[in-house]
Amino acid sequence: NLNLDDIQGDILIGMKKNQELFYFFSIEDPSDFKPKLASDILPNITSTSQLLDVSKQPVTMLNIAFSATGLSALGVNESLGDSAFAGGQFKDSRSLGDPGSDNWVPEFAGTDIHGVLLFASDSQDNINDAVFELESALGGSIKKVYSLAAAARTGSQAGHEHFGFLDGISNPAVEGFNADQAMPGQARISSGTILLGESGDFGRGRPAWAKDGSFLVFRQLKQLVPEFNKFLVDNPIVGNGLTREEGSELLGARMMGRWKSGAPIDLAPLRDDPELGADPLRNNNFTYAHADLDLSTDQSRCPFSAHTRKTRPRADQGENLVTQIMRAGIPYGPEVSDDEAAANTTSTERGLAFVAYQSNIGNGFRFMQQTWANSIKSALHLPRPCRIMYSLSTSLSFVNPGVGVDPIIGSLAGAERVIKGMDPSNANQTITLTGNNFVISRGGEYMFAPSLSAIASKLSV
Ligand code: N7H
Repeated sequence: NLNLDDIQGDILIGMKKNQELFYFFSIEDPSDFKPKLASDILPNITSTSQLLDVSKQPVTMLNIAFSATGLSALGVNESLGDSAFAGGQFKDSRSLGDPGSDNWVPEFAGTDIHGVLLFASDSQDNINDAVFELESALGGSIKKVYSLAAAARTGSQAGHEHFGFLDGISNPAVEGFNADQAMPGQARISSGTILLGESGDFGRGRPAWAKDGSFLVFRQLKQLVPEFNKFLVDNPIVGNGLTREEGSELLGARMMGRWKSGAPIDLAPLRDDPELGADPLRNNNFTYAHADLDLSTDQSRCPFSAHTRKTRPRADQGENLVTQIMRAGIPYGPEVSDDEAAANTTSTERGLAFVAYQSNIGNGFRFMQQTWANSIKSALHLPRPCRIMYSLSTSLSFVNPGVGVDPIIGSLAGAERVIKGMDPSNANQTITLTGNNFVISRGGEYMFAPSLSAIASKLSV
């Protein structure tokens, strides 16, 4: 069983508060910062066991993670056995398909960010109080480089991201933690897929102190919501007895793999089924395989390129249990204004503060983004991470079925994206997404969220 007192709370269950602040900092004076890390930050870090017990939850929760340059500023230069982490995210932006660094938040473009403090609470006022208190304690030992305030949407949109889709339905269950209570269809993964040094972590040469830490991938992903809505209105899937409006909803659902209610299109192919979407015993219980359909060619229920199918191909790969991440993102930015809706144009930035935890960035987030979402192939023909892959060359020698990139997050450095399979009755019909993607990377950083004992015994001494 895992030592839940020692694992930061955001990693396995997410802080799940309505307000969150990502406070990116640089370490200005390591010898001043280290004792304060021990005395002012460490006692306030919210562990997993604290999150699990409502009576122990603080008003404002706090977690922390460090970039490779941040660990180095602390004098910790040992390799954590993850090359993506070591290089930092900016160096990786081309490989991730980002269209150049022009769209990046300037503070992310480089390696100046040493760490992030994650504050989560019910109100922004609570967070402001906690930030003020911590800033006063830390003085000039750190400097704020950039911050992003994020907030869950409210009312009928509670739990939904800015495009309107219910999020946070499908995260894997972890052996030694909550695998016993896995919901039908939920992936059951080794603890080492998320936590370093636990069983199933393939990383080599991890220092002992890194155990029970996790790599945090942060991405500020801007969403062009009025533009996305206009695209759906302009390209309804016709036929199937649907109205134009229903055809537009269907297109959005087929791009995502789920309806806005969360109902998987694999189980509700033509019309939304909000009851199914809200039922945790059923809303994740599907594999894309059906006895009467050919898994390798049929897209009548779900396109191969749909976002959920790209990022977790289920039966297409015999359930790949290595390329799995724990998602803990939250929306940022305001609701779409009437003016933006009327003009079909974004004027104020909004999107997803994407947070994903894994023990190996190359097998987790990076594999999903680069090898799956940005590929024009279907998952059946896509490689798995090398540790469990029988033969990469065999996979690549398949005839390229050309289903297209993930229409939500797939990115080809700004190039036009051609997607097939959106029309359930005509899988060969293509849709071309030109110009901007609906999701634009504004960059981010690769971080390491250490265990509490690692902070006490290694990082603060
Ligand atoms: Fe995605 N969205 O809110 O619209 N995602 N995602 N994601 N995503 C999922 O199943 C979204 C992004 C995964 O288990 C749902 O919980 C948006 C990146 C994975 O079947 C919705 C953005 C990566 C899953 C969204 C975004 C992933 C998943 C359905 C960017 C990794 C689980 C709800 C702005 C590289 C798949 C659910 C499964 C599901 C949205 C980004 C990965 C609604 C808007 C960058 C693994």
